[in-house]
Amino acid sequence: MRGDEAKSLPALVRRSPSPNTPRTVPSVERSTHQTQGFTIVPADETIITPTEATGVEAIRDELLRDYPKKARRKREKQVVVNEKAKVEGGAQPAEIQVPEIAANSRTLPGIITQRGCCYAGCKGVILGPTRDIVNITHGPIGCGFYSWLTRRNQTFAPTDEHDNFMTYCFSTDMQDENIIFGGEGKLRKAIEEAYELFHPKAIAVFSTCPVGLIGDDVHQVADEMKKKLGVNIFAFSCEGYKGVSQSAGHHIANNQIFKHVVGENDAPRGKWSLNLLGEYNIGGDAFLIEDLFQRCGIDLVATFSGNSTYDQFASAHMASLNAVMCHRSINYVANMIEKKYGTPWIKVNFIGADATAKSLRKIAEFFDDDELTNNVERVISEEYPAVAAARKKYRPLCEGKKAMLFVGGSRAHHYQELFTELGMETVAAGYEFAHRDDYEGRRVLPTIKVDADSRNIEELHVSADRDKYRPEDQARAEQRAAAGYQFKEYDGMMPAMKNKALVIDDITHHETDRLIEMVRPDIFCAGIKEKYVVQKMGVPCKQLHSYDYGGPYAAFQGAVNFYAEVARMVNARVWSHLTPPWEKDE
Ligand code: CFM
Repeated sequence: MRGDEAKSLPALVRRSPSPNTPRTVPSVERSTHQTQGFTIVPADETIITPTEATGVEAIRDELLRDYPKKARRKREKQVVVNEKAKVEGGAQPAEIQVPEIAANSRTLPGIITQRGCCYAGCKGVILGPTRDIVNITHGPIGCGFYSWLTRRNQTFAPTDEHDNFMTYCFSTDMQDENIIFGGEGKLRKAIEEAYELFHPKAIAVFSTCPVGLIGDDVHQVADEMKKKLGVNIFAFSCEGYKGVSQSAGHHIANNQIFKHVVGENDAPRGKWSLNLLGEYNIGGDAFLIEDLFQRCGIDLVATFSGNSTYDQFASAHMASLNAVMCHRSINYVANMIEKKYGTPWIKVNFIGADATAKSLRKIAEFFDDDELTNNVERVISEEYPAVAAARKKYRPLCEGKKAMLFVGGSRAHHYQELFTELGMETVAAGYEFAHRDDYEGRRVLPTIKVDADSRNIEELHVSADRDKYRPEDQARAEQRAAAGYQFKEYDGMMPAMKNKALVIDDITHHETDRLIEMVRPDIFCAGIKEKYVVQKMGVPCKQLHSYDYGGPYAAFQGAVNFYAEVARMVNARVWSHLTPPWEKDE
C-alpha cells in the first residue's frame, strides 16, 4: 500500500496487521489496454468516485498484502480491478475493453479454495441431472456417497413406469484387495448387477482417483459389457485429480455424451425446435423455462442436462438451434454439434426477468416467424404484471445495497441481472473455475494459452457427419447472420460489470474474510462451504448453488421468488445482533 492511501483506509480495515508483516507492498503491475490504432475513452458508468477509486485499488492491495511473495505474484493476476474502457475507432463499432484476468490455473495449496474436483464436474454436474442412466461410481464408497443427490438438480418422471435412478447411489465400493489386485472384475459384476436389477437404457461408469492410479481400463470394461448386455454402456476417465477444477470434468462428461449418445436416435423435429444447453434444473429452474417454451410453442428437444433423459440426448442433433445458458460448462458441445450436424448456436440467459424476455425474443428472431413472435410477446405480457408488482414492492427495500457473488462458472454473472433489477450494486464477483472467455468474452479465445493441465483433457476432432449434417440449417444461419443476427456471442462477465468493480478468480478464504471486513456487503452469494463463515461475520449469505432449499429463480416467476428472498435477507436484522464468540470480551 502506498503511504497516502493507507491513511484513507483505517475506517475500512478493522484488523490490525501482525507485527511481522511489512506494511509496504511492491507496486502492483496492472494490465494495460491494447491502445495501438484506437482511442481509449473511459466508459461512462462508474460506481466509485475518483477519490474512492483509490479505495478499490487499496482494497485490492490489502487483499494481497499478507501473502508470501510467490503466492502474491500469482494472486495479483487473479484479483483485478475492472477498469473498463470504451474502445472507439478501427473497423468495428465501439466495444468495451476490460483488463486481462488469470483463470483456469492450478489452485495454490493451502488457500482454501471453493473449487470441487473433476469427478464432481463429470458425475455430479453434467450426468447427475439425467434420470434414466444408471451412473456407477467406480471407487471407494465415500466418493459415491458424496455424489448422491447433493446438488438439488430436480427431475420429473411423468409416471412411476418411467425410470428415475436419481435417488439411488451406485458404487463399486472398492476395497483394499481391489486397489492392490485391480478393480475391473468388481466393475464388471457391478454393471451386470445393475443391468439385471433395473434394465436401464444406458449405464455410465465414473472413475475416481484410485482407478486412475491403479490403471483399471474402464473403457475396455464398458465396451465389453456393452456387447454382452446389448445396452449403451460408456465410461469416463474423470479421476478427481484431473485438470485444475470441476471444469475438466464437464469437458470429459460432455465429450463422452457427444461421442456415445448424441446422434443415436433420429426423432422428427417440430417447427421451432431447440436444445437448451447448460441448464441443470437446480431448485426446479428448468421446469419454469420448459413451461415458457411450451406456452410459446417451442419444441424443446433436449436439455443438457436438467430434467433430461437418455432419449433426449440421443436425438439432440435433430434440433434447429442450440441455446446455451451456462457458457462455461458446455459451449464446446454447441461448437461440436454445429460442426457435425450443422446446428447453429446462440447464448441465452433465463436468470433475470429482463434477460428472460430478451432471450425469448432472440429465439423468436432466429426463427423469424410472425406466429412465434406473437406467441413470445403474448407470454411475456402475461408474465410481466407479476414481475412489475414484485419490483414495486421489493425494489425500494433493496435499492442501493451491495452484493458480492462468488460462484462456479456462470451464476456469478447471470445473477447480477437479478440484483440490477432490484437496484442493487454488484461490487465484487468472481468464478471458482471459469476460463478467461467467461470473464472477458469469447473474443479472447485465440489468445488463451493452453497449459499442461488443459492438454490432459481430450479435445475431440469433429467433422461433418456424412449422413446427418444439415446444410440447410447452416444456410439459414448464414442468412440470419448476414441480416445482423449474432451467433456464438458471449461478451463475458467483466464488460457487464460496473467500472472499478473487483473481479476475483478462485477467491481464497483469506480474501473472502478480508473483503467482507473491509466492504461489509449487504449480501454475499456463494455455497455451503462459505455460508456459515460469512454469516458468523454478520453478513447474510445466499447459496447460489443449491438456493438454500428455495427457488426456482429462473424465468419470470423465478425472478419474483428471488426478489422476495433477497429483500427478506438484506433487511433481516438478526445478523446485526450477532457477536461471534471470538469477538466477545469473555
Ligand atoms: Fe454452470 Fe451450473 Fe455454474 Fe457449473 Fe457448478 Fe451449479 Fe455453479 Mo454449483 S454448471 S458453471 S459446475 S451454472 S454446480 S448448476 S451452481 S458451481 S455457477
